[in-house]
Amino acid sequence: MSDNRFTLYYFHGSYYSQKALLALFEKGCQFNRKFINIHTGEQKTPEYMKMNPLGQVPLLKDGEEIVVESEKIIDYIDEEIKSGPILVPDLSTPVGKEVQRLRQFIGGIRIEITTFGLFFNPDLLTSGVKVPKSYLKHLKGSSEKNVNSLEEAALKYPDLRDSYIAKAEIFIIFVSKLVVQCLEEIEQKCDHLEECLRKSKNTVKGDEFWLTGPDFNAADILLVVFMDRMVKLGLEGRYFCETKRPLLYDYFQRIGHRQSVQLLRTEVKKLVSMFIWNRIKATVPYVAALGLTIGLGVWFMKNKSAVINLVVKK
Ligand SMILES: N[C@@H](CCC(=O)N[C@@H](CS)C(=O)NCC(=O)O)C(=O)O
Repeated sequence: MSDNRFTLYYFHGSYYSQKALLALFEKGCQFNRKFINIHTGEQKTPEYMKMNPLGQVPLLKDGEEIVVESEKIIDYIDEEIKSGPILVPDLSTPVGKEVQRLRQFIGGIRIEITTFGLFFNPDLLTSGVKVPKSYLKHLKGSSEKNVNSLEEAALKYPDLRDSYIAKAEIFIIFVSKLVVQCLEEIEQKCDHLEECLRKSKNTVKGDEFWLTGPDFNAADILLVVFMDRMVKLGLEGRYFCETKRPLLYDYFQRIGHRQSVQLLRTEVKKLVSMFIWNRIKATVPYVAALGLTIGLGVWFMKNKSAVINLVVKK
């Protein structure tokens, strides 16, 4: 690990990690990366839970300072790194107030229920879930394992008991009714965001306008990560296409040219290769065992008479 000032503990597929990553990329800041595989439970090790008792990513380390919660990480990065755009404009200004309002507004989207609700109820999707079936199966299985391992950990580490129990409780059954409600809420949120973009467009000369005006800021970070998630779930047709909310659609096309967003998307893609790699690793012992069995079989067939003679002689 190089001696950069900041270390980000994150998981590529994590919505909240993506916000922190995008903020760091916007600032053009070099940072150490510590990948925490939340699918294999690395966020629940006592070492990690000591840094963040909620056992969640992202986590930013700056020397002895530990910052958790993606929004606080964005604030911290903006405060500490003076390069790049101002992500959190002064709260005493109208734009500062608007950014704060929009961060809360977009932050209020119930993304976990929407994401996992759709994973578990794919029939609710309008344009088909883009998550591989094998991954869905894996998710269901790992949820059960997660609850069991969290309960075991709660018994084993009494000082962290409450934190472990609280984590187990989030594996609720995502009932369709609640998911439908969340999907409806997102329609309303998108209407409002389209309206914000209209206002922003009207106040900015030229085509480069973001959510609150000419400057890209923390509100845009949330919007980008949210829109990327909707695309991952196959919901872009429902929420932003050329004919429905054209300004959000146009925003999504333009945002892809931004370097920070390209870096983020490259990072997120690593999740797919990681998943494939893990599957390969998991199958290696079976392939090796099969290879060995076939090899032995072939050898036996070739040396059958010699082996039989040897056994008979004995
Ligand atoms: N409010 C937190 C939420 C963080 C969060 O929910 N992280 C998820 C990944 S997106 C996580 O670490 N899940 C693993 C777990 O809870 O065991 C933030 O904004 O950072």
